[in-house]
Amino acid sequence: MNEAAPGPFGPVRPSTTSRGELRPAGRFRVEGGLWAERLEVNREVTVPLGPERLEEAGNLDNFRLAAGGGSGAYQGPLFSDSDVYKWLEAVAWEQGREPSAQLGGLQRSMTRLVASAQSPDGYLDTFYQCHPERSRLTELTFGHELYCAGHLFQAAVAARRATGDTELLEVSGRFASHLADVFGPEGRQGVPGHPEVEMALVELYREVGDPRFLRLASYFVDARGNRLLAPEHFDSPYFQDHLPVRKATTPEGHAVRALYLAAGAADVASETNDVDLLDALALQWGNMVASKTYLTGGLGSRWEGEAFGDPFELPPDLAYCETCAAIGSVMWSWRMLLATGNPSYADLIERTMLNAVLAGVSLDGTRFAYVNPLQVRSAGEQVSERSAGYGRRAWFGCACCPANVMRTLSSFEHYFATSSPRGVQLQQFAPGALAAPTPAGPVALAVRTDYPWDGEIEVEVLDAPSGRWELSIRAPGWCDNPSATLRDGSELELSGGYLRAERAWSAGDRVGVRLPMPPRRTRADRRVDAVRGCAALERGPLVYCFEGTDLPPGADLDRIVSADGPITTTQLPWLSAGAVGLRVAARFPDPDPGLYRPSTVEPLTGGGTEVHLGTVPYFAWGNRELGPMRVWVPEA
Ligand code: FUB
Ligand code: ZN
Repeated sequence: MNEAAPGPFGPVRPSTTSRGELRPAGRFRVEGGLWAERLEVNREVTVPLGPERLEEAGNLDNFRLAAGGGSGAYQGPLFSDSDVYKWLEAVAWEQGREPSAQLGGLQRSMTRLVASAQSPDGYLDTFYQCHPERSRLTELTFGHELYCAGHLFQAAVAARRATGDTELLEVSGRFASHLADVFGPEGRQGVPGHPEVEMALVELYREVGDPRFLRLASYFVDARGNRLLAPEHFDSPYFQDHLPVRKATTPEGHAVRALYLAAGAADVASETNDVDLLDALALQWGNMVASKTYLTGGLGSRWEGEAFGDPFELPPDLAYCETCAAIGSVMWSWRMLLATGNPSYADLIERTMLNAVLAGVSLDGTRFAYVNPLQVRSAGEQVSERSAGYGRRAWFGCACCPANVMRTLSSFEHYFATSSPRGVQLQQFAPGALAAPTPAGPVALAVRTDYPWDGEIEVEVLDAPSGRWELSIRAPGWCDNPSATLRDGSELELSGGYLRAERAWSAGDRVGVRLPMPPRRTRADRRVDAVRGCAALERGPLVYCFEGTDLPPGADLDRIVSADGPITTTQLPWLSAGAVGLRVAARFPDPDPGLYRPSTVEPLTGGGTEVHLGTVPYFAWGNRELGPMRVWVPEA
């Protein structure tokens, strides 16, 4: 076992020999503003809810049963174990942020429970252990054993990195060894129906150094796409099993599966220095951003198969946009950022975290969204318990998203900064501090800002190694004219998507970054049929939406015909101190124009009743009175 001490390492820690332009710079301590509020609610409210909800749903009883100490029958979907592991991962990162006796006690008892259920041969999956009539590690299409194993391994790595605790890591090592004995070119040919174990095996390899785990991850990535999975309920594309990862040009099929696979493949590419694989992933990522990504960063247009749609198939109201898919996108983008240094990946992380992921949990931290459409109609379509028309919910029969949000927020501070032999790169912005062990020596930075409500950011060097090194600050893709100035008046250079300055920095040096964020209207590519002729409001990295609760009596959000004219800003104290809302004049038809009319008749966008409406950041929708919501509105 690798004896590295617990350190400032997050969910991804490339080996020193791996390919990669950047390395994680360690945890950025968020100390104020929006992110501090969201992380605090996650720590104080959401994560502590986990054990209670997992107990109620039967996930923990499944482990008691598998350990031989419980009674009753297995409960929940066959991948229920994964929710326990995601919670354990969340609590590990929280313990790394600041140890809590209460969380620590819950963590220890749940860890022991998990360990007690492991079979002597290393196998661990309570569904199959509670169903001895079912065949283990063979029902790969929907069995989810490898998916659950992956979440176990990630929780174990988190516990080791954040707190030094190795109990789950030992459990994981035994299970991964068992998997390595079973699968592979010389063993059982097969791939997981739901990817996840690939990135987890790579991370386990990085933590404990056993090359069999990296080999197994590489095998799973390379074997996929050869129709090894017997189609069940869905055809091969749903499982990304119709085309080898290296040959695919765009993510397809079930969105979470596709994104977890891509993240795992990026880990394999980085760890094995596989440039071809990395290039294929970059192509897929580029095509996803160019034609399959919602304005919020949400992914997956179709309810059917929880899947990606065709290029430009991005209906706002029928969007699925599972919270887990947004999280998968962040995981993939982070790995691509590390591998390539291209700040576009950090741009997507920012957009996705601030819009799609944050929308996945209520502001009070107690309720969760599974699907995240960009429009909810007045009738509030409710086709399933997941429907956004119900608003966020306490838990779900299939509860993959809630604990996924928990672990993502608990580890998010690790996604803020990177380092390279040249220096340090600040990728995300919040008030706080970074102490980064860079190749040049330790660098400490303080960041002061009201971002994302305001685009002024001050970066102060608190500690710097002697000699020259480069400080780089991501220039967000949404910003038209980013700039940064040193106190002596010299400007940082804008190149390759970063504002940079290479110099002999000293403690006390300060950079003033300006990211002007006037409110703006955004249009989609004309090929996005569903929102052609519409515009959305954005400011900085935030997407805004209209909510029915802000409408005057009698006005119907479904019937808005335009929202043109100047956009002004306003304060939203119910959301957060300093939170900025947008206001705009909207028009409603007067009289009703009828469903169809001759093309020679002017569209009814200019007339009608004008109403001044407030809009709120998309992530905060549905936190006041539940009702209709929409991001896109027609333009006159
Ligand atoms: O199959 C496990 C999880 O359940 C998937 O990632 C989600 O999309 C949901 O189907
Ligand atoms: Zn989910």
